[in-house]
Amino acid sequence: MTDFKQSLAANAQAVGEILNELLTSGDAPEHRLIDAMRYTTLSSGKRVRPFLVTASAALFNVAHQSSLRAAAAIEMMHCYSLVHDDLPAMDDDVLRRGRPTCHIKFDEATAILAGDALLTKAFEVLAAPSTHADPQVRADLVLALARAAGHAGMVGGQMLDLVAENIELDMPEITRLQRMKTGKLIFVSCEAGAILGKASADKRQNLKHYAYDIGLAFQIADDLLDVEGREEQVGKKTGKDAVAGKATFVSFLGVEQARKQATMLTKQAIGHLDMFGDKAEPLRDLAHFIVNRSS
Ligand code: GRG
Repeated sequence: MTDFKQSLAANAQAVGEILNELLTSGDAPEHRLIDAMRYTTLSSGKRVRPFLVTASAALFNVAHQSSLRAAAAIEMMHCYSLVHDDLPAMDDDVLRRGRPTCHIKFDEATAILAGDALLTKAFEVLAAPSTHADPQVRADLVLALARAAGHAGMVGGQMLDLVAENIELDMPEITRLQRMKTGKLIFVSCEAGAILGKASADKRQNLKHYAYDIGLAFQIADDLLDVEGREEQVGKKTGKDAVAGKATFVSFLGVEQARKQATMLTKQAIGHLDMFGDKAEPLRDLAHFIVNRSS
């Protein structure tokens, strides 16, 4: 795990460097927007999704520059979702990644605009020729991210989450919600690697199953941290799901059963990687990291 944590940190640094290059602040009057985008993206997130992009792309020997740019684009999309999720109209949070949220540091209007600009910048990065020489690959990346992030994915999942505050969800419905809200972006992180590498259909299929299993395991771990984690360690407010009366894997299954479910999903996810041999070791390590993390 020490080696894994080192490669996670090295990848996070490489993605941070690309983000830094892509989001240069100047002295134009609107620089406050770029400042807010930089504040949001250049903070100390775990960079799980970027790691999934580069580790999946490495299965297919994709050039590092291509996978890092796709990783940076997906991290921008993720950061936009965090900024908007923290707004008063949504979760109304003041702490994220151990720092004041974007609207607290800047203001609400700037946070909305920074989220919007990160969302669009993600597509600009994917569509740029420097991400991949083949325009079909670039178009496929854009299509995959749009599908994962939009109404049938992350944003739709967020809507379901809001609606679910007033209705009782059963286990299949909670699973569907989480697959959309969190799972789709995790899925597209792996899928981006496969698209860049022009992977065969069976390899894509196996990566997809891996991604959906770790996506659910990731969400269960998130629910467990909300119940058991300490705010200083997690870097965001905890205990919120219970206060909001949200149906989560933990509220439905209980702590012990939820933990067992996450372990089972991790094993199942790793099983989908057999065909990739040793090259998939970083993805196996990541699956373990996701369920054992403390932030
Ligand atoms: C589009 C407004 C909007 C929301 C989309 C993803 C999402 C819905 C909201 C984010 C809030 C949230 C706490 C979701 C649950 C799981 C999750 C995505 C946690 C944060 O991801 P990590 O743990 O965070 O990878 P870091 O900070 O490490 O990148």
